Amino acid sequence: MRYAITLSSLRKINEPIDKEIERLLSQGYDAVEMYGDPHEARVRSIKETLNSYDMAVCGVTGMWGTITENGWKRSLTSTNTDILKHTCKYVKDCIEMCREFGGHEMNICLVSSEELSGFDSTHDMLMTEQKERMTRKLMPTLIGLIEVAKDRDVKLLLEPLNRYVSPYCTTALDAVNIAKQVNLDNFGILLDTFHMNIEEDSIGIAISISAGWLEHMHFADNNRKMPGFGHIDFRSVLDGLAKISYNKFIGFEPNLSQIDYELPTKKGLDFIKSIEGKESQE
Ligand SMILES: [Mn+2]
Repeated sequence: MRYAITLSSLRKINEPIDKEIERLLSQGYDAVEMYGDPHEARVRSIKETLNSYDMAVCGVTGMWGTITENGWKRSLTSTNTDILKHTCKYVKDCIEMCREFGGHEMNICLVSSEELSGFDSTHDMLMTEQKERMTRKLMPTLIGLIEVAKDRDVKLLLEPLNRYVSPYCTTALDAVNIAKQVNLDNFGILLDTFHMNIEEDSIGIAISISAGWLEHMHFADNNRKMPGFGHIDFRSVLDGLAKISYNKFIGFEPNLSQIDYELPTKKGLDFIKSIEGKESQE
């Protein structure tokens, strides 16, 4: 297993990037996920810093939804053609940036669209037919982007979110249904323990039905802190991954609010490694 961390987690920490990278390397991280804001002024200097420290980049984290200022303009399920065009350009720019940074994957999320305004996502859920209709509509756009990604040696990974962000793709089963229809080599699935904790019946089953498509994991606890700071049972998560012989990246994606973030980033990684160590002795 290789360990990465999302640089988006560190965006609000007011510390020079070289200090952060030096620290993450010393804590045992193998790679970072560059955040998907290709036009941000800092991109070039971040790339230079990563190069100078020889820190690998596994891929790009798509900044979907309201997570950043322009996030609301990014929706592959939008009925507004301007927004859809803007979103495709966004994904292509991220793919290009991913290639430039030496990464090979980017996550795609199906955030909510205008069609669902008034839909009570907290209490309601979409019918299977509604999801299927959305998938049919999405397919040509998605296939076009996957082809662009293939040219750049980048895999697009569908990441199920949770009901509060979008009801379209919230479970591993939703993602598998779409992946089966896409049926292309450079399209896969990314599962995130934070979202799984909200939506899945069983994290172990979600992992096992994704085998064959699962290309990346995001690890955060139920409160979106580092693993071990909440109550998700990461032993069973790692057990599920071991059962499908998962050997790709675990990308930690925590909310870090304090300047002394080094404690959680170290303790969380050590916690996961200690479980893995135990498992390998058994
Ligand atoms: Mn995630």
